[in-house]
Amino acid sequence: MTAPTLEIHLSDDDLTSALRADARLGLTADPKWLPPKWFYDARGSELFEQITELPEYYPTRTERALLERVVGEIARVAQAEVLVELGAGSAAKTRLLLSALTAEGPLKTYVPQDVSSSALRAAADEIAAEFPGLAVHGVVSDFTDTLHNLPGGGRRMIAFLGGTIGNLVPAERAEFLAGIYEVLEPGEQLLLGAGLVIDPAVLVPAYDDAAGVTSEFNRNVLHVLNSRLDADFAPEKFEHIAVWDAEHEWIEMRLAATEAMTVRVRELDLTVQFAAGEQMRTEISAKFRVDGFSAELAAAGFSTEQVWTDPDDRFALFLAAR
Ligand code: AVJ
Repeated sequence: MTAPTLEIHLSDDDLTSALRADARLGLTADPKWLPPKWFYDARGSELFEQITELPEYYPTRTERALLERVVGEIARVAQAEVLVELGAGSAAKTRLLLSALTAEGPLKTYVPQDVSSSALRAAADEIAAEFPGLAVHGVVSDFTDTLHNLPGGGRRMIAFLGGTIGNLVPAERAEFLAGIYEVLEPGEQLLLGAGLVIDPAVLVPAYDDAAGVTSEFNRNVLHVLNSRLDADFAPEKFEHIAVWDAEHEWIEMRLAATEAMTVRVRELDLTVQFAAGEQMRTEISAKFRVDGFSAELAAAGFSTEQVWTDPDDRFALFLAAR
């Protein structure tokens, strides 16, 4: 096997300065908010892996079963030589795609991208060991500004699985999709996994599990601020909240201050006041309708070639081409 390479476009310093900017913006806004990408330090990535095993968290297993069913078809249509996976994380579902794409023939290179270098390094090592003929080039970066660093060298398919597209608000989504379209050559493809709008009675518990893992995951962002920005948040004094916003069709995760607090963020020389009960938004996870999302793809220039959904219509895979 060839050892995987890891390209780091986000150094620790870059990460810290991006976090500083985001934290200053979000913590001084009214209402306060933080971007979800800061959940994923080593502990946050580990907590997310635990979330994917929870009985309530259906997206991961639903997408995996769907992918298992249709991956042969995807590989046949795609004929990809390079698979770029945005937000690869632990790359658990990737094995399915890689097996199918290598069975279909031309796949030579796998390019997993993630913000978490720890998750990415482990995934790249495992994949390289499992697929000895495959060149593996990990890219540590932020998926929204990765696109210009993507290697060429063959017909590409960009995969963005897991429903992470839902973390972007509509304007960011439009910009992101247009950015992908722009870097693709005619005929190259995008494979995108998206959670669908379903009954809130199923949806909300997926983001508010009985075991409290999602609560820990949500509060982990405060640990990240404490360790990276020398802040003094007391995470146990914040309560996890998940609400379905029916107007925007997204789940919103928030942290609510259980009492009035003054928090120091020393690295920013910033003092932040929380009123008792004050809520800070930490993530949106948008859910989609097949027609609505196809229209978003079309607006970015893509033609939707095929859409697959699971039997309960909870999750969809879109295959779109430039
Ligand atoms: C990794 C962004 C797909 O939105 O479902 C899981 C993150 N947040 N539980 C999602 C998450 C709360 C997850 N994504």
